[in-house]
Amino acid sequence: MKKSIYLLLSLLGLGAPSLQAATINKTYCVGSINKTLSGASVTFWGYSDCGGGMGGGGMGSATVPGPVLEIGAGDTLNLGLNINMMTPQETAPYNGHTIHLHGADVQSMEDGVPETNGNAVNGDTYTWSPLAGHEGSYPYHCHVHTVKHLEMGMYGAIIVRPRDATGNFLNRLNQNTATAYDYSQVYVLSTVDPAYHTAKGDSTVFADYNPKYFLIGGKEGKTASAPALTLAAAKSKKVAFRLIGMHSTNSTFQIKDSAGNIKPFTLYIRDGRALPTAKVLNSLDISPGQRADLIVSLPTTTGTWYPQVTYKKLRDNSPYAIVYGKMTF
Ligand SMILES: [Cu+2]
Repeated sequence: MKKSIYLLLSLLGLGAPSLQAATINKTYCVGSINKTLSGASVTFWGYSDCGGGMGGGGMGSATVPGPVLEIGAGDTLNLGLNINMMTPQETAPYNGHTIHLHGADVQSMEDGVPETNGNAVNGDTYTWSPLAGHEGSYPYHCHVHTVKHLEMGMYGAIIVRPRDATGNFLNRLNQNTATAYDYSQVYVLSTVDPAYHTAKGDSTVFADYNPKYFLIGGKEGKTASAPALTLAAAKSKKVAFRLIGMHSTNSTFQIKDSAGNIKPFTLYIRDGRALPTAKVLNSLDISPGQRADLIVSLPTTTGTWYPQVTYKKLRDNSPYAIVYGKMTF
């Protein structure tokens, strides 16, 4: 249906999206991994891209966050969860896993929320065809006993990108030429309360969240000299940041130079929708589930800047910790 609308709009010359849309078939598996955070070992559950799964394209290794998935506006994504590779998991009624495409316009059958009709927890395929105009950053995450499974690391990023007329990805946030960039980085924000990792079922532990570790891209970056993520860029270029809130606290994103001076950036897309007017900002709050796609212009001289996230308590916004990224140019 959608394709025929695009075709009609294209024939009418109404700026319809590319007809070179792709069908992307992916299969994810679930696995266990251990991370050492501030010297402590914490067990996580994560997704992996396991291709055809057992007997297919290999098993893959689970990561936290899971694989970054890039798709085009107008594409069709068929994201499967392999029924044979779904451990570890909890016992009933919290058994199984799903993939919820957070913020995606899908029918409830494709939503990965087991409490709603037709969402199997024992292997399923989730289909999404993002429309033109819905470019931006989205998370996927498990929606079984979400308070536990999200905390365990069952999340990752889906980046919806614009394609050109021949089907190649454009290095822009969307079809707006003002959103062109030279580099991009995905910042998946997350927090870790280790007590949640060992608690089971309806434990009262889940009634109170006390995060101990704070991550960008699954890594601690507790100081500017030991950043979570680094980017080697070039002066005078543009860098896109894709912020995805999978944390369970408040947070604020900023970019500073080594002297602590704030560097403004331009916000173009919030939660998968272009702003009516781009906003130049010195800081941006990202709450759980929120996303932002923004661009910063690097200066004409070489240097080092530190994109950083301050994690804050939900109760009173007092800071827990700053997690640093790093850009050299
Ligand atoms: Cu799960």
